Amino acid sequence: MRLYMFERCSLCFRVRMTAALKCLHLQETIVLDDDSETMLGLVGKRQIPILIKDDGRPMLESMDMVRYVDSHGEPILTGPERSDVAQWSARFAEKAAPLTWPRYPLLGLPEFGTIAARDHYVVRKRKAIGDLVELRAATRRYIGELVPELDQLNGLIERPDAMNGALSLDDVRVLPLLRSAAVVKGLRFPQHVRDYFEVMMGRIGYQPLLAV
Ligand SMILES: N[C@@H](CCC(=O)N[C@@H](CS)C(=O)NCC(=O)O)C(=O)O
Repeated sequence: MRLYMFERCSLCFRVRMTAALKCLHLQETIVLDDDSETMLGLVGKRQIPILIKDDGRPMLESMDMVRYVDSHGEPILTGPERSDVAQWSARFAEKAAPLTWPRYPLLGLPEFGTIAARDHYVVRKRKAIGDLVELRAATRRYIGELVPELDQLNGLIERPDAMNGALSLDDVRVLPLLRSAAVVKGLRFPQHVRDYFEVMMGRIGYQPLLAV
């Protein structure tokens, strides 16, 4: 299996964390942000993540990839799912973007390995959510909007090693979003969220990204 990915990408991290939880080796190829040709060549459109299965066929939906990876050997993401966690995840992803997207080009990530790749991202995101410097300058406001969401998550976490008491697809929804949010210096995770983030990241053997 080979995953075509961006380091910053939380949907890619869903697949990476599943492989890590299962101690499965996942071959990873980081795509430069301006390298649309690679994506078009593989699946006919610009989209990440792309998982190339062992039979050479591509998958395009991150949750399908997670289920596919988990189906190798004994499945582990078998715990219950909760609709309020899925709803929380959708809301959090949207509210975190004005904080996380403007920070990614500052982190020295491999998908920004050339100036052209980095500028490609900056131009695309400016069109999508606005000027990245202006968004960073509004950090206090956006952090203020994210705090109630983190407080809500704090009340949803049952155990630091499994969101719902046993590993489930909800862990795959939540942990990658926390990894992204952790790039925001000054954003404090409440106690249960912090414990969950540290325990889960330790378990899968990943260091957090830089915080700026
Ligand atoms: N439903 C898809 C969504 C994939 C998706 O939205 N990927 C984004 C990156 S996170 C993308 O490819 N955006 C196009 C781009 O970066 O140009 C999944 O869960 O895998």
